[in-house]
Amino acid sequence: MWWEKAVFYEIYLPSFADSNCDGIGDFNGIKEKLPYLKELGIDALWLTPFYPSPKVDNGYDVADYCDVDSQYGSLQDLEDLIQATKNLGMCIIIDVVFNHTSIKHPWFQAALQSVESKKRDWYVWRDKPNNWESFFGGSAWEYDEESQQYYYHSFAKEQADLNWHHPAVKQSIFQILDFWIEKGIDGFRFDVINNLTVNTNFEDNPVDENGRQIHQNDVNQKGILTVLKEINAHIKKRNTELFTVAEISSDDLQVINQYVGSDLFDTAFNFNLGSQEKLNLNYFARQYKAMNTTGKLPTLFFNSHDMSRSWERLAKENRDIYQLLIVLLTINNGITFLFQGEELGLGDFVPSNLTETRDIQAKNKYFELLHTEGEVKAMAAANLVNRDRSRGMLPFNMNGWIGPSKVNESEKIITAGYKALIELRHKEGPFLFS
Ligand SMILES: [Ca+2]
Ligand SMILES: [Ca+2]
Repeated sequence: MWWEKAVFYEIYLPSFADSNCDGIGDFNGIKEKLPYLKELGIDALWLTPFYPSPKVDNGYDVADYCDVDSQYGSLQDLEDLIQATKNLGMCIIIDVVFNHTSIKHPWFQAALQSVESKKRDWYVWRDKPNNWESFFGGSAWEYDEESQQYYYHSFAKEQADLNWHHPAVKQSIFQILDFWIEKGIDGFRFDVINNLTVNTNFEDNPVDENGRQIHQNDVNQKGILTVLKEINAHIKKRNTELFTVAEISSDDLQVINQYVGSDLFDTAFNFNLGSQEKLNLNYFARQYKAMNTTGKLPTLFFNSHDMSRSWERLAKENRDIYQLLIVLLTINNGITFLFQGEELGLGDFVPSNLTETRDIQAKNKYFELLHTEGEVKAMAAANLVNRDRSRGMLPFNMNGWIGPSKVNESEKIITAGYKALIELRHKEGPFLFS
């Protein structure tokens, strides 16, 4: 398959390339950068969500699955981008967020109308909440005064979880997949897909000895593989070449690999490798070995839109170590995923005050500590969990909706390293060590 040896490039749309100088990256900006990406050796692009959205969670709260947010351009602009990408011999995959919709989505708005609404059971409602916690903190249940019931949200309260036990939900999602397949995309990245179903006994989750909740009844549920197989079968029936990659919220290789297989996802993100806080060579060697003995094709990445950039986090601004990371990413067995700007050796964007902070997770941390710790310490703690660190504007842009990523004085040498190693991978690799 075309994706087995591919190098993917993740584009976080608002920060990537801005064609009309309004400070927000857009489809035409990406189109202008296609020759640059081709020259780098990129085989496929992954676009993060571009759908109409209130942006409570930066676009992962979708209000319409079959349209684009006008700040990124028009649907026609996206279609032109898909065509231009293909013309250069590259592929393009899109992010799909099917665990939840925005509460502004017409489906949820219809569900809110009355308990009799046909869309009511497309979401998860209860007369009384249980102890389940949201992955963004606090209760996972939000009260609706009108109907005196609670709806379930595994993330923000503005992101209502879909009820995947309802057959009409599945059929509607299949139609959305078809819509994008007909637009010519080459595959899908499935957001938090192991959260899709919950235990319908709605038993309380257990709590560990430190008082932290164990998510026993709301992720990785029995029976989830059945629906995920149906989704993959639907896609492959359209075209066996379409690629599927799952985001599984776990850094346990065994959990991740449950979701990969010939009738499941083609691969999943290996957070056991990609999201490590430290470069521990023994640990990395064990992970590579384990990934190469499971018979499942892994993903290789050290960066994404959710964490500090590897230039700071793993390489500690040391160019030699950074170049070692490029080797680990490109020559080994697995599908390589780069994140925008890592080929330039970019460092983190670190806001100096609250007004420069966009990420809801960092803002929450700031306000949690402000009164007890004071402004400076609260800001420092917020920056440690700030997902915006990797989301700074790329240096292609004059201004931005967010501050700039830190540029690297060794940029040219680093880019040359990526190019040479990607070329080697295409010619001779990737290599399977056993
Ligand atoms: Ca723009
Ligand atoms: Ca769910």
